[in-house]
Amino acid sequence: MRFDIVTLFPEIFSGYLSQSLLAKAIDRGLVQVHIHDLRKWSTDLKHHKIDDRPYGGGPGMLICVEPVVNCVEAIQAMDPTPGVVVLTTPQGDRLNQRRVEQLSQINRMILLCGRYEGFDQRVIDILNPMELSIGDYVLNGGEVASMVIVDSTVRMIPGVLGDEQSSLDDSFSRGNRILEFPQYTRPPEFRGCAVPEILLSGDHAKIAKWREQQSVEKTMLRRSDLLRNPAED
Ligand code: 6GU
Repeated sequence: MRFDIVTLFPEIFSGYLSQSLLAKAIDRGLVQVHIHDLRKWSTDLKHHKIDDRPYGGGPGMLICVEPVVNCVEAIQAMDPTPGVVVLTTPQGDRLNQRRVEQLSQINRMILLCGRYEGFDQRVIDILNPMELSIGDYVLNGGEVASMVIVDSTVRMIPGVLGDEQSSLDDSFSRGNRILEFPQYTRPPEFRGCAVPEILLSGDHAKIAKWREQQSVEKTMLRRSDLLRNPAED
């Protein structure tokens, strides 16, 4: 899967891209990530400005339509598949695991990271992007949201996780709307806190039953909405 990320702060991504699971997926050729500096598409040759004041007044600055559209069209021309354009905004559809699974099926995503008060509306009118939010709170910019989208999407691509089973077991995976049971590793006791005896018993049927019970209990206590509204998302 190929990701193209359009941002005013390309450096934000360098640490994330060079670490851990994502770096391995890139190394193995399963994922490609290209970062594009929107400022390079400024029409203002002197100061490389890409934002301006809103018509009609109001606070803040808007990202101008021209650099964004030019940049996205140039990116689309780099590959035979035009890809799905995603714009990160608190006004978008809220991301959830179902949407993540859908996104992992496409082979190219172009992510636009918002900043300031947002984009000129014509960016949306012309590019018709999928607008996504990662939750009901406001971030300083779409870069962190883009990383969330990339991170959650790549782990659904076959071969990216070492152990295929581990994404199937995740709390929100494939309709599995139940929270995970608690897990323990050595030592068997620390500061008087012991590992539940059943886990040391070797009785696999009993262990499976205990885990199921723990999951249900935890879900009822913390996220009863998951049990009540199976069709909601
Ligand atoms: Cl995608 N962008 C910004 N700026 N804030 C957000 C968000 C996105 N999702 C939640 N808050």
